[in-house]
Amino acid sequence: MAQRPYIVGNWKMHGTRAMLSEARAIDRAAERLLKAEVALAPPFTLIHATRKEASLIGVGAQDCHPAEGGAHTGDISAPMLKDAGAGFVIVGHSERRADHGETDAVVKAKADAALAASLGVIVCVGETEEQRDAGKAEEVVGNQLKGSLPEAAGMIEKVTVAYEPVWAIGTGRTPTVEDVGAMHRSIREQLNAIYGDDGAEIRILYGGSVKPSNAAELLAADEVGGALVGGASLTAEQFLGIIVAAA
Ligand code: G2H
Repeated sequence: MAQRPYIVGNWKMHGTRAMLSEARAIDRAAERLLKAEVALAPPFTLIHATRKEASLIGVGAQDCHPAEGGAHTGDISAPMLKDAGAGFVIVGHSERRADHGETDAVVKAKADAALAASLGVIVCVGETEEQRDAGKAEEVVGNQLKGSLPEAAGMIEKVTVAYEPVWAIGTGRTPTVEDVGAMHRSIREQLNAIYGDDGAEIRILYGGSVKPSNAAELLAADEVGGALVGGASLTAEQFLGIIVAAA
């Protein structure tokens, strides 16, 4: 890994104000934060408070609506996230693709909206267990990339890809280091095909059951530029353990 690893915590639907102490503790580990670029994506309700509590780490959101505003009850737009203090947004997480029926086209529209609002964007892709068992993992992920990535002329540095095999999410199971490396090499080839030379600038994160004990080996795999961490980002102790292992 040439650049500092990018370690992003995705709190999913966890966290009330009581959990801000974890964000504060992560932010205060400033010395360790020098070795990695660290960010948290708390639920919408905690974005503003997390931004106020934590000055060193990045703060982002877990989703946005493709439109700037309008009659979309319960939704949040990218400009609203920016106004709340977010610097980036995760789009296309498999839980949103599954729970909300988000297609590649919807994910792309969200990613375009994020860039239009000057937010960074982390676009998630990943195959199911059935797709992997059928030998179709690289094809599925390749199609997701083609369909979900934003138009990014002049903004490529704001784009990150996260590879999260669906069967590894929250299960404690992870692919082998060889499988992670093979998929990340394939993603890099796709990025180069889609964006030309600019594709080389995009960081590719691995996500799915990353924890302190497996972070070092997963992050050492080919083309892995960091990690998107769910369950193990909920406590400062575990998340800092991953940051130390990654750096
Ligand atoms: C994958 C990951 C975070 P976990 O969803 O995006 O979650 O680390 O809990 O598998």
